[in-house]
Amino acid sequence: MKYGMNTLLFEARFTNNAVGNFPRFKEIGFDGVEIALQEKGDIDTSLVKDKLSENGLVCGSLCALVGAGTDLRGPDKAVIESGKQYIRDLVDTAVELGAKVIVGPLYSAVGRADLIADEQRKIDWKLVKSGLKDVCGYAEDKGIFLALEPLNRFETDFMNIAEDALRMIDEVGSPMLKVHLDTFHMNIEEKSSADAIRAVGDKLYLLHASENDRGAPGTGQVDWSGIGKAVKDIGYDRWVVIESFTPEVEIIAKAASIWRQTEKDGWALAEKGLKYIKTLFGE
Ligand code: LER
Ligand code: MN
Repeated sequence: MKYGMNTLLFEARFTNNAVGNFPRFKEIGFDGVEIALQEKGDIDTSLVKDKLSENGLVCGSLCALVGAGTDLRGPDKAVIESGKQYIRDLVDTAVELGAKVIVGPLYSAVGRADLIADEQRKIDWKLVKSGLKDVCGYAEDKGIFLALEPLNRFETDFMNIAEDALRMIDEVGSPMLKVHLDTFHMNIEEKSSADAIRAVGDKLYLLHASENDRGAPGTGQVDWSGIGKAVKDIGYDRWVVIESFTPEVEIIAKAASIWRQTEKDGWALAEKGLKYIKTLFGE
């Protein structure tokens, strides 16, 4: 197993300055970093790659931050185009950094959650399917995987459970389109997180480890023992990435409704969480 830290714990916008955290990531015991990239121009990829290797780390994945202006659901054509361009930019950045997979809710903006008519839902599904087909063609040429992350009902009305993601990847039909699961979202939406992992099986390309209160994995109510067994059952051996947030990173705190500290600070959270998931999932 490989263990990563998502950069949103420390900064809403990852820029070159954020490489200052790399030595501590290594010291704590992470194998790599999941970079949450807002815009391609935010980083100098050769500098980031050098700093990663100087510290014995890799960038295993990029986490997409999809907003209202870059939504494959549109409604405007310009918004759909920006959404596709954002994903293509992430693919290019992944190639430059040596990352293999782009993860997150690539299908729609985080926080877009409304009661909409079934007819509109069908239209949105078709739009996203066509957008994903398009960007998957680009990802195929570059050899980068795209993994769709179902989010909880308060953050999207579009894809809440693993079954939705499986249906989308089946309909798109690209070998590069996979599934990304997050223990926090599964804990809210799935009947059983363990069964969801088993249903996804070898299409699981990344797992976010996060507690039910978005705090350190292992400190709350998530069914870690069931998840540990399911991960073993499917022979999952890719990245497990801690994704947690603290009120100190204000933009993300607002977006993810993080109103209180669950540990002393982000570093305490990262250290405690990593120790737990390493024991659970093993080497
Ligand atoms: C958001 O709740 C989340 O889980 C992230 O991975 C999406 O960027
Ligand atoms: Mn997540």
